[in-house]
Amino acid sequence: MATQLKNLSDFSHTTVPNGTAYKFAIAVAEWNAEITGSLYNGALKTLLAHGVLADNILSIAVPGSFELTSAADILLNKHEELDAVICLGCVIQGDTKHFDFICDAVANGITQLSIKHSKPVIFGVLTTNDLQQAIDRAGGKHGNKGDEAAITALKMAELSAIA
Ligand code: DLZ
Repeated sequence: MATQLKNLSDFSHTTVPNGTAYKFAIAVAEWNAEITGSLYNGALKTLLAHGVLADNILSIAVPGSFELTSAADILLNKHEELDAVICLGCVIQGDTKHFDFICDAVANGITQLSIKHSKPVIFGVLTTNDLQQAIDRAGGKHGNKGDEAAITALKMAELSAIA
């Protein structure tokens, strides 16, 4: 039963688990669709590249990032077989307080949901000051956070399976 972690620095790039046995849902927000579309393509490509079967990936669109929490809740209630849900969105700072409300709501909502269902719900939501920062993180110079969300989902699905 006892397990020993190696030096944590050894884990910074741990092997990504093979996903053949796992089922995922991806919920993607339509707001800032040019960005969320890139996040989605990255997440999908990464899941497939790590062995997840196309038939085991359920994709849905929701109007905005605010709706990601309820969409993930609906998915987890309807599809008990899911190992994780990946939530993808992009909230860009504007002139009003909308940004703060949406970011707080989706971050807290996803956290609560994950605990409620005891399933990984992955926070793949960009929260940026401007469009350029979002472009940089959706396939630009800072990579694609959709890829990272998919990797996180794979690692957490395996953790749930073996813990
Ligand atoms: C209303 C709104 C605004 C102003 N900005 C964004 C945004 O940058 N990113 C995003 O995903 N959604 C935005 N929304 C829409 C909200 O997420 C939500 O769809 C509406 O408030 C309806 O609940």
